[in-house]
Amino acid sequence: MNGVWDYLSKRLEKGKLHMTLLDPEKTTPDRAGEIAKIAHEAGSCAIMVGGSTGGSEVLDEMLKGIKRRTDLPIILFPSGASLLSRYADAVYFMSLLNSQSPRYLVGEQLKGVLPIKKYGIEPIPMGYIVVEPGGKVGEIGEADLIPRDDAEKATNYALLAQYMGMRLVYLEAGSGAAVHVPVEMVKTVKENIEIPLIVGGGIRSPQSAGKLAKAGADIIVTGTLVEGRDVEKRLKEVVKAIRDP
Ligand code: 1GP
Repeated sequence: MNGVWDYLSKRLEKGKLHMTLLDPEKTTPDRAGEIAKIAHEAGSCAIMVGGSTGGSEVLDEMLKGIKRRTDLPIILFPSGASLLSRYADAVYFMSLLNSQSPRYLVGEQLKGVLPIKKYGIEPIPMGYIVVEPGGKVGEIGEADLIPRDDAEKATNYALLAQYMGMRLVYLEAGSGAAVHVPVEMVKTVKENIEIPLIVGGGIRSPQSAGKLAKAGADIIVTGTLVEGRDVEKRLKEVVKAIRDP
């Protein structure tokens, strides 16, 4: 798909969105295709693909598997420049703003610019902020984690993203986190920014998704949810809770 950002902006004007995250290390290409089809039918607006590890061949096969089953846009959510693929429609061109390492602020991004240009993937600038507990991405990304009770710090980072011209802000608690980003933090951040807010990590129930959407999340991301059972039923419930919080 061309014009992924335009597509997202138009859908955001109409309401809150859900995205499904798939990890190439945990899902075969066929299963990824199946889940993507289910996600499309359940009302997800895009398939995000990303993980902390993995190589480009595994990634290519997975994206082909997804494209065979759905025409939802595929947005890469890469932990580094090695996770780019010509089969993606867009890539979150993201900086882990609270990382203590230049590698995750601009280093991997710099390595990624040429492949992105060469493959013709649409970059969508996004400020990525990792909140406690943070999980693997917090560790690998050397994040100075935002304390769960420090909504002000999260807001400052979110404003930094906005003022730097990023199109989106993503508050991340870490994949599989025992607790999602606090509702109060989402509310405070949303009250202070004008760009759309993505929230992900540890969201497993429609209740949590609904609360976070109501607090101000514009886009809710779930990944671990689709690795379990009853994917169709659970995704439908989550999407419904987000649309009608
Ligand atoms: C991780 O925010 C995403 O980067 C999704 O997290 O796997 O916990 O849904 P979960």
